[in-house]
Amino acid sequence: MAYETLLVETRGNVGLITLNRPQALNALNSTVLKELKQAYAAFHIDDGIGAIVLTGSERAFAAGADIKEMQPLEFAEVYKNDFISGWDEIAKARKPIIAAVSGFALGGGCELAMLCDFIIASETAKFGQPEITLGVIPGIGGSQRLTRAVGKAKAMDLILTGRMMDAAEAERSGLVSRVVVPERLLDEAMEAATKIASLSHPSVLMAKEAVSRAFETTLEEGLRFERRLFQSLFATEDQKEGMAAFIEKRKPVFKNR
Ligand code: CO8
Repeated sequence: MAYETLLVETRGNVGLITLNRPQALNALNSTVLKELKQAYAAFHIDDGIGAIVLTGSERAFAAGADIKEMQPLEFAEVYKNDFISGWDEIAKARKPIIAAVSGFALGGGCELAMLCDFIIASETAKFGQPEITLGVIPGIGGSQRLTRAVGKAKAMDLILTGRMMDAAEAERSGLVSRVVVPERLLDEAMEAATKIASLSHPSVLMAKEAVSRAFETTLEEGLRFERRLFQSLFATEDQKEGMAAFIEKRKPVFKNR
């Protein structure tokens, strides 16, 4: 399938999506959203794909929602059309998605990275929620996911001032899982995704579901949910294989069932 704003390819068991609007620093417009949904959906029905990497260019992961597309919009139409609600679908993706971030990840770009399961950043990455400088606020989860990731003080600082934070500060704050030199960014993300894709897919999906639940529920409910998922994995062939392989000192051969 040909995309206008993305480059989409398969590398082994990993789906790689590259945002590709260099003239606008990968600003996220309605075509990007439509195409991202299509690319995600295609990878999700492909049994050969065990994980996805989402990246941008060296200069920008994404510099936010497309300001030129948004500027003329009026309240009545954004409200009636529930403008930007479509991005929620991306948060519901079931297969693990790693964001590999270089350069600017601002506004909707920072939020898109946070919709992924974890972020690996290049030393050049810059994160921020500058919407306040445009007379608006974050719209696809910035005020909620950033606050959960970095805590109230840092989230308020970033969202109220619109300032950017560099990769080192983002790692210290818990927003990103690793920071690497720019040349290593894609390899690091691909290696992590390849490792995930080599594991038993049911346990990977359940691990993602269990961690994600921590953001939605009480500790007691989350623990019960985790325990039920843990128990259910004993119904899989892969649990028998994984544990037998450990005892027999060999590599497991998972069948994803
Ligand atoms: N939208 C549209 N075009 C953009 C955007 C953007 N967000 N960011 C950059 N561009 C364009 C510029 O207009 C410019 O185009 P042109 O050459 O035609 O003038 C080109 O990209 C290059 O940009 P600059 O010349 O500005 O490059 P600099 O290196 O000087 O500056 C910056 C880079 C600092 C990233 C600067 O471009 C900038 O501040 N961009 C805007 C950042 C921003 O405010 N982002 C938040 C947008 S609002 C938002 O995201 C709302 C979130 C809720 C909805 C989410 C839905 C996805």
